[in-house]
Amino acid sequence: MSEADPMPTPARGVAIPEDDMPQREPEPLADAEAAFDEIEVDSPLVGIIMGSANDKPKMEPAGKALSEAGIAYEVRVMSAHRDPDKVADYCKAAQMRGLRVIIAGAGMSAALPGVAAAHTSLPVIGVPILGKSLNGLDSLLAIAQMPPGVPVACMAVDGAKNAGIFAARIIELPS
Ligand code: RP5
Repeated sequence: MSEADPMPTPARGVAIPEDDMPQREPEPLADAEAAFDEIEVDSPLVGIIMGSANDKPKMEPAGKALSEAGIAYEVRVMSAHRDPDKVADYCKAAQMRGLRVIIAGAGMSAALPGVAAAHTSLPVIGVPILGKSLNGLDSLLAIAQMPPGVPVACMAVDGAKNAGIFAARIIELPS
């Protein structure tokens, strides 16, 4: 055995006596717990959906409010007009997947919250997003003016923060 190779490689299937095994210091418990805390174990309770990846900066305050309330959420981009099947599939499966609330943000002809509400009985919170014209009135009216029987809670234009807070209040209601 050379000095560069102090530990003989055992033949396959040969047990190494415990004294010869390289010893590893046990991880201090606090470190192990901190590492565990970083693992995502919570299933999301809120689905934040939006009509375009361009809506993400406007929808981030909803996620921040949920994080502050300690509520797990997921974020998905799907357009009621461009991906109608994806929206339908997501919303139909939402309750079964354990989601309790859907927050839906969209701009312009903002059909996403209403279409989401058409495919789920979960509460849907709509966020009208300010577009390039009409000062957001287009998306505000599209989300607020839902027909009877298909309710959507409509936040203010660019009101994603309130959507997150409102979702947290729904989830924290005593059952
Ligand atoms: C809506 O159309 C989206 O929610 C977005 O606010 C708007 C414009 O979409 P992009 O052209 O930026 O993808 O469906």
